[in-house]
Amino acid sequence: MTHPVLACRSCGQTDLTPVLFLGKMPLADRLLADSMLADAEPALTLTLHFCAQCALVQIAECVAPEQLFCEDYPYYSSFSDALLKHSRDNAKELIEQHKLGEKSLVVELASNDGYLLKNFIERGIPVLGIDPAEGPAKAARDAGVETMCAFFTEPLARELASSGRRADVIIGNNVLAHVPDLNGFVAGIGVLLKQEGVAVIEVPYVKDLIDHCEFDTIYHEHLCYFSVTASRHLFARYSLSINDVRRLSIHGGSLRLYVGHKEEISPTVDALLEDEQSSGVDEIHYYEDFAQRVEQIRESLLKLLRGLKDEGKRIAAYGAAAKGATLINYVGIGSELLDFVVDRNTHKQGRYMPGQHIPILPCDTLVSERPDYCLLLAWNFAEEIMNQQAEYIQRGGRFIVPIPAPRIIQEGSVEVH
Ligand code: DWN
Repeated sequence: MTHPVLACRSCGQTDLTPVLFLGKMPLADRLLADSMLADAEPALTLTLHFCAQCALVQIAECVAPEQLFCEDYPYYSSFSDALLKHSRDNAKELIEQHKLGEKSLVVELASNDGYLLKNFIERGIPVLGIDPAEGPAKAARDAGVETMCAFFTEPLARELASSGRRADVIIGNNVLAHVPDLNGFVAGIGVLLKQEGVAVIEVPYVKDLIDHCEFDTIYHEHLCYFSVTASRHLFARYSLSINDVRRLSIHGGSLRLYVGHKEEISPTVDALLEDEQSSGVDEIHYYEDFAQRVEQIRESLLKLLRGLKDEGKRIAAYGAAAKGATLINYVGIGSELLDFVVDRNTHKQGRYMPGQHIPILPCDTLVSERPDYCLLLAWNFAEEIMNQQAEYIQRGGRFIVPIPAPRIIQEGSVEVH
């Protein structure tokens, strides 16, 4: 099921330094059905490392992707309005900037339920989705998005290219972080991308992870956590150039990399590289106090929740997110503290959170059951969720946001870090 990775997933060097030990953790997206509750649940070590050679931050463990992205994989992108708008804006910009039309081809790697590619189809632009998770892939096909249920690899790229299907645009959002064969994946992008094409890759930004202590975004699906510095080493290995980069707020802070065969580097890339160098993102000292700050969050969140329970308060949680599984299992938040978790994703409702086996219920349970407090496990969508749950708040419910520091959100204020 898992084996420790002793060499950097990008450069292959063995000069890896441990940065954070999260202990034994369940698989974050392995939501349990009733029939699974009595069975032994896999719990694997989870440790974050830094590569001194290429600055890539990564976990040491590698769980078989077939085990993670199986038919039960519960993550569907279309349950977030903010993400759908983010994707719509991205597609619109690419269509206009690259003058895409009926003779173009847009390929999305990890296309999930077709949430993004449908924006191109609406404009008559040919697309191809590639996603290994059967559930989301079927949902995409049902929505009219041509989708291959497969892992993207260099051999698959060669097969597509040799059949004449090279891409004007390749999109890969939140997939590069999940790929065990990082080099093969990037090599495949080089094979599939037309000479004048652009690959648009979104990855979690390691600087946001460290600066805002977003330790809950570490789980076995997320193998790597990228900086521009580390990404440039990776893409340059396949003669691909990071020509532009944008910092995004989505998912707690991401990078959007614009990659091409030709080197046409915009000043934004150099500016972020300089910022990373001055922050020390490419040196171990930048990471040295991370574990201690994570421990402080663990202690203050437990103290806050236990204090509320001692006052006789009832507490629930919102968002059966993968990050939520890391948070409740690392901090030790079980059914003695949380009555239930709510989630909009109907594929998650009726199941139980990994490790703590807390039931996942529909969102309207917040109003019907009216817990005094609600721990926001999907804090990266705080604004969208708190606006959506206005009735719960008006009736006196209060959200607790755990990251970057646990705090109770008073009515009317929505803080994001
Ligand atoms: O890389 C990944 C990131 C991008 O998404 C995947 N490997 C897994 C997933 O991580 P996550 O589960 O932590 O992501 P989310 O999208 O932050 O999870 C949000 C959860 O909250 C989802 O289960 C959907 C739910 N939700 C909801 O119930 N109501 C979300 C919104 C916006 C809502 O209004």
